[in-house]
Amino acid sequence: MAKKVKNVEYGLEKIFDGAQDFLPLLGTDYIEFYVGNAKQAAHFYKTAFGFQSYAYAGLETGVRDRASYVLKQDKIRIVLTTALKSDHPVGEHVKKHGDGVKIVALWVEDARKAYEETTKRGAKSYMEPTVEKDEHGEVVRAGIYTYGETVHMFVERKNYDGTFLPGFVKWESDYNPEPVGFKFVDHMVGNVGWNEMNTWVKWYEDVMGFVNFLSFDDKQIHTEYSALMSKVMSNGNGRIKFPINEPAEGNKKSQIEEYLDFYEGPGVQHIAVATDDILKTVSDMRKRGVEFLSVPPQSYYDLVPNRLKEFDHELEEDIKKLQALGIMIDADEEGYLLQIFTKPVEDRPTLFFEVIQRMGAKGFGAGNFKALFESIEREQELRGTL
Ligand code: TYF
Ligand code: FE
Repeated sequence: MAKKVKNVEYGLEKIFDGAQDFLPLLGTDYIEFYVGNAKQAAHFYKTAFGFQSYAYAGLETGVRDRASYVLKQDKIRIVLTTALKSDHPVGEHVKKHGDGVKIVALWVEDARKAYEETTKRGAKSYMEPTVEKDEHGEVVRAGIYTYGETVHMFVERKNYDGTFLPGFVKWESDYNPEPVGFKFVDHMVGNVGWNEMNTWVKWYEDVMGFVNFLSFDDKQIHTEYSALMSKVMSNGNGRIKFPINEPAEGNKKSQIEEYLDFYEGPGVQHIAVATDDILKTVSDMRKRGVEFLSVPPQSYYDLVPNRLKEFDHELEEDIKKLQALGIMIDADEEGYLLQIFTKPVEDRPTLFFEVIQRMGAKGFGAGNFKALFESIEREQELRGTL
């Protein structure tokens, strides 16, 4: 009898062997994007991705130099920030990188301690511990730089019960498209420069106390044309997972190199969001106009039953429905996973999203890499960047 596997919230029990975790992380707090037009971006993430209006700061709330829209879907909070003046740091960031992720904020018990522990281990400071207060209490935030111009912000909100952060007002809107079923951030991937992956692996080990629990080299990750290398870093409780990619030499241009060219440096490549009903999530997103990478060929789907049988798992979903939506299936000893990737969500071929449903599997879809990269290369071909 084939094994039935459950949808699991992917947390590693414990990956430290009794060692003290000097940087306990409770989860992802928010993801802040710097964009050219936050008002329109917010509309897109509501309409197409099913995020809900949550909070706002801008001219109407006394902020003179930028506007920020906060959106929420279950445990995920995203912030879309734009500059109101050309010489603003947010505007400079957008001029160089286009729209992209600036801040990956991490929820902590003690932001001052997180800052102290990481800076003493060599992190470059972005923002010293700062207390923000309003009638709902106080939030302490502190930030450090990671790869490129990307920042990790530590957010301590145990003494706060307001909406998002002091300085923000609740954003009530008459336009409220239904959520598509995003639950939480499963992982966020960074692209770094040639031969820089191991430097950043070591940085996450030394500065953040993360461990490298999965690696893929260019022997595993390559197609006829291009290659890349990837190492997955995880914090102690497994709630935060950051794969790091670097380009590798191939016959043609690596997708990672294409990203680095257009983002003009290292940065966040994709955000993977978890759902527990990927068929519904993806069919909703498609109806709302989200573009996904091309559906893998029939030959890919022909091999899926073997892959599941190899590990003795029973697919709960109808494979025909998965195929119709272009969802890919990978399996390992512990279970299987379902995943799909959007096209880049800006004109520059940079940031994209992944939707993932874990049915026991804790990997990243290594069995799908070939089909996935061939889909990406079809896009690169159209862009003239292969
Ligand atoms: O996060 C991952 O590792 C998977 C696979 O450029 C992946 O989602 C790896 C590299 C890449 C795109 C997807
Ligand atoms: Fe991923």
